[in-house]
Amino acid sequence: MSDKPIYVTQPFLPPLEEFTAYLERIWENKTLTNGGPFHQQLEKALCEYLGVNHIALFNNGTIALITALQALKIKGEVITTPYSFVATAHSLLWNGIEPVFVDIDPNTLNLDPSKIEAAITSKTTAIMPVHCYGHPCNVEAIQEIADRHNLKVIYDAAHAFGVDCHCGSVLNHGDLSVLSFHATKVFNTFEGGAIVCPDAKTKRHIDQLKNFGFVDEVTVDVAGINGKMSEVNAAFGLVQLNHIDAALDGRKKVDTLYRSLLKDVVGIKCLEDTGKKVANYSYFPILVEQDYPLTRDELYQKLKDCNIYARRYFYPLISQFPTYKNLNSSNSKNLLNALDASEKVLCLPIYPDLENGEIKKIVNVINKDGKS
Ligand code: T4K
Repeated sequence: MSDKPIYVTQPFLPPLEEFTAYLERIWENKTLTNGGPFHQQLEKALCEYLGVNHIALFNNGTIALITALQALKIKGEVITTPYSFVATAHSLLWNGIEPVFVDIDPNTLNLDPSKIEAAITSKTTAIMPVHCYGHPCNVEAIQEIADRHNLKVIYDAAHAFGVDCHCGSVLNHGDLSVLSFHATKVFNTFEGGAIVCPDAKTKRHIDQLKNFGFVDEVTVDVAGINGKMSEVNAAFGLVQLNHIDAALDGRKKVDTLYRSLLKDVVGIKCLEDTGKKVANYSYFPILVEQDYPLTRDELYQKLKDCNIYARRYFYPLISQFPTYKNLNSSNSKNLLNALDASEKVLCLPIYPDLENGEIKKIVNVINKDGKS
């Protein structure tokens, strides 16, 4: 095993020749973007693979989140989690919406449904939960609250590619679900994203919104954005999709080995593997508890000193960033579980090509007592 750096993730790259074959076709037909043949092909292939009815591809997950909120005309206040990547809340600010942070469940690290209702006001229009690390939210409880208060539900499903809960794809829940296909994700198109839509009419509207608001060649009826995915990205997605099952299988093996090697390490807790029928092993979060000899940050540094780049996703909480910290809902007293997770969680490297020897090296560093 070489001593090369081990990053939290490495993009999954199919054989280059397979991609060049697609590039040659782009060179031949000269359609580079604006809903070309590969774009259409990828939308169809993803619907089949993911078990959803309609998908609108995007140039990244953040623009897809912003557009999903626009499509549903969400305004006022939206209830969301502080324990996520900052793009979740940014998408609300970009729409002039106030994020209202609600605490998470300490076991799943997802929005805690039992705390949502207390945060609903006359201005609340929607809930934006995140399937954190690909672990499904309690979709039934969230829908029940949304129905009772006439709220929309937009899932930030950036981590949830290919995840099934007990009733099929988790992406079929809520009004819309948004995926990210960023290089660091389970399925990537270099940069990219998508909105999963329930019906053709919604998809048509979203397709217009991502293309500047054009309804036809001469009609623009809304200030849309440029959210289109290029043909190169779509082609890469098609190549990736041919290898996705092997990639997920590779991740599963990493997950299994970590769990068996870490099970007796005092003070290290793995997040429970529950709530999903089909997982995607997109992250491997551990909780560094008080009975571990080092703090989470000391362990993070110790790994770094050994060329192992684990990440503190998600620290700081979104509610602690200067842009958000003055909101009433950012008061840490109401976000104790989120705060606790942000101080304890370390995401260990996980990707299909991570070798067993590298996993053992990582666990050895974690297992060696005390400071290095
Ligand atoms: N909602 C949620 C819940 C999200 O997690 C995200 C994105 C979004 C929304 C927004 O979706 P996008 O607009 O991004 O589609 C990364 C990603 O940039 C971001 O996409 C992701 N979440 C977030 C959780 O992580 P960083 O700052 O950690 O990335 P970076 O560049 O430090 O990469 C991590 C490691 O991955 C590197 O140390 C090495 C490796 N890497 C990375 C890239 C980009 C590679 O080997 N090759 C690469 O090309 O944010």
